Amino acid sequence: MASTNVVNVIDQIASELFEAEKNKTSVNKFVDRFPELNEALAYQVQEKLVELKCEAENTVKIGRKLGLTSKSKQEMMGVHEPSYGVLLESMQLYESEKISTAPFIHAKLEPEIAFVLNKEVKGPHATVADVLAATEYIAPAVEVIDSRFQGFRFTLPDVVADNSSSSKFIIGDRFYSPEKFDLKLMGMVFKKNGEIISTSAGAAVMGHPARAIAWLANKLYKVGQSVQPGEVVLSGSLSGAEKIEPGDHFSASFDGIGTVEAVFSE
Ligand code: 0L1
Ligand code: MG
Repeated sequence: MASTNVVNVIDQIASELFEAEKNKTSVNKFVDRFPELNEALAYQVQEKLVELKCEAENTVKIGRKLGLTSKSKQEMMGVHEPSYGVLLESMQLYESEKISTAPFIHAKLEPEIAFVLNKEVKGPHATVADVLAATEYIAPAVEVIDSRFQGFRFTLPDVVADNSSSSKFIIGDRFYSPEKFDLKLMGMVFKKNGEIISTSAGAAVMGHPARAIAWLANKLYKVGQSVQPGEVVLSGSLSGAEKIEPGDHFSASFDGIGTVEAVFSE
């Protein structure tokens, strides 16, 4: 059973992150104030934060996201492994709507591949093949990330506690069986206001986008969980995150599975 002190730390950090998002005020990383904040404790904070959000927004969990899945992103953020976060129904937006930037602190956009599962994926030895066999559909997606930390400055435990910088996401409206595609070779073109800002391929995500979901299943196994049928999982970004300004129009086009767009207003 967790000691009172540990419970207090979990509640304190979760509540500060919850308030930071609500009030659009960024906070300093917590590891300096709470040296006991390691990765395992941070996932407990994440759980508490998600509980607070579900209650406040009257929403439910619908899946997970992977974060920090590319070597370049890990190096940029000074961390050594990926992270995961929880996706809530209230985070899902649609291509047809203009997205207000008003609720964000300093949001950025990432092109990702969404996996919709129809079977459980369970660790400790889940593989790319297991994930593909459990995937009903894939679809193009973009994730809006918005760290609650000043200047996106955090350690791995900090970002884990902050639900891996999750904010919103959009999934394109066409879904494909993964069978027909070699996801590691799937090309991607990311555009902002009509200009190409990056090009990439699925392999940018841990060598194969499905490897990120296998990593998730193996990580969840350690806390007695698995990836569940019906869950939506965002693979992690195929390229660097791009700052969002009001008026921006983004598109992410993936070879064979089409384009997803996101338009932002004040
Ligand atoms: O989805 C992501 O890769 C973001 C994870 C956290 C890192 C960041 O905030 O840039
Ligand atoms: Mg992401």
